[in-house]
Amino acid sequence: MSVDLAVIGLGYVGLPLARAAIREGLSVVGFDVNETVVRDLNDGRSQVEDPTDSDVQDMLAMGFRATADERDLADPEVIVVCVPTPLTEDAGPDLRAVRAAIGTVARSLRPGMLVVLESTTYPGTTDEVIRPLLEQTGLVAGHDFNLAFSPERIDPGNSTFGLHNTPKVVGGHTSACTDRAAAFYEQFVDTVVTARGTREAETAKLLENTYRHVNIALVNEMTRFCHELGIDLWDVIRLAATKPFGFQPFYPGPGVGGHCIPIDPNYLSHNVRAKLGYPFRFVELAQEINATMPDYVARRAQNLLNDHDRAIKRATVLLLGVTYKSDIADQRESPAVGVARRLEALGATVRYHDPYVPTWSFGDETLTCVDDLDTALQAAELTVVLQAHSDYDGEMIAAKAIRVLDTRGITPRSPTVEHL
Ligand code: SAJ
Repeated sequence: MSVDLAVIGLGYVGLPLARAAIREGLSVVGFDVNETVVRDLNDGRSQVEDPTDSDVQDMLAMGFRATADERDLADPEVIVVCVPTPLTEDAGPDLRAVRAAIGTVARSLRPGMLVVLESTTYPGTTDEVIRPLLEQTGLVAGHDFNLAFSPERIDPGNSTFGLHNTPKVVGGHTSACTDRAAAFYEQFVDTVVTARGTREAETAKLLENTYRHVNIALVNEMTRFCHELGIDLWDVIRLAATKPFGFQPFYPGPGVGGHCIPIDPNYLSHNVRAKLGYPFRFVELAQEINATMPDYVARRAQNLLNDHDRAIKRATVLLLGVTYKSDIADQRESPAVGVARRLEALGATVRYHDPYVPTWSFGDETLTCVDDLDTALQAAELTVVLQAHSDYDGEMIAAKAIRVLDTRGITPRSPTVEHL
């Protein structure tokens, strides 16, 4: 029995895609190499924040099944690959998961199929890596099967924009491939935008996130000299943001975490340097600035205590917010780890609070979230605000804490409160 769609990789990108397709009446099978993920999904439990357990149960009721056995892929009409593309040790693209997934696709490849890669990757991957692997079957892309790239734009925790109302870019190996991929997504995405080809679609995603990476680095670098010049950068950004065109505000922070922004731009810079032999300087500089923010925050903490005649050595420092961004539980690449490690290296005793994180590990330490924020604020020589969780009341923090270094600008300035 064939299915309309097989989704390879059932994480925060693959599952929303499977959900959207099954809600449109498509028959969908999900494949993942992680047997625990597969078992949980078939038991009605989601491993990601969206879809929820209840969404997964609804999907199962509409015929969705997950499998770790590629023989269950059931001759799909369309296969979409949504597996992770992390960085290697030398900050290069790690395509091992993509290559493994494409191997699975190749073993199921039949004439007439559409294969789409959604995993974020460097320009040329679809044409230079995926296509040859698939054509080893003897089938030819653009002739025997359709091949396209469509960047994922899933934003975890974003309750406004989801798969259906975020314009979907698709770029095919041929124009027929593009049209086929566009028709597939148009079934459940309001707006589909066709690219000239796979490279343009691959690069669009990298531009989107490099744009953020570079602009965050801009304000992170500005925050250093504005502090020394006695300029309130937060007020500067507030003022600039009143310009109704040509400006988008970004804010300084303790560093750039997550699975996109610190990772994706490296796919571009690594590719440019590897293929052309020269650096993509904006990205490399932005990477350097953003990556040194945790160290900068630790030094500002030390200086703040010093300014109050306190040593950081043996000082209790309370971190507020250890996730990578506010109001979600995701800790991937969170800058809090770097801040905590540096504070400990300076001799501080680190404690933390985060409403989304009951226990937290950094280095070889595992801490438990302080159970009473009010008491912890009054006990710590220094409180460092790292994430602007909505649960946090800036006024209360400033009132209760002995002194505050606020990297997110949520507390009112005072003689005991300093902003990054
Ligand atoms: N950050 C700052 N200052 C800022 C904005 C972000 O320090 O002005 C930090 C955050 O604290 C976080 C990191 O950068 O540690 C990344 O933040 P993000 O807002 O870019 O959130 P992400 O990593 O979840 O990025 C995703 C991306 N979505 C996709 O790739 C599909 C990005 O393109 C979205 O623009 C972003 O969500 C979003 O707008 O929420």
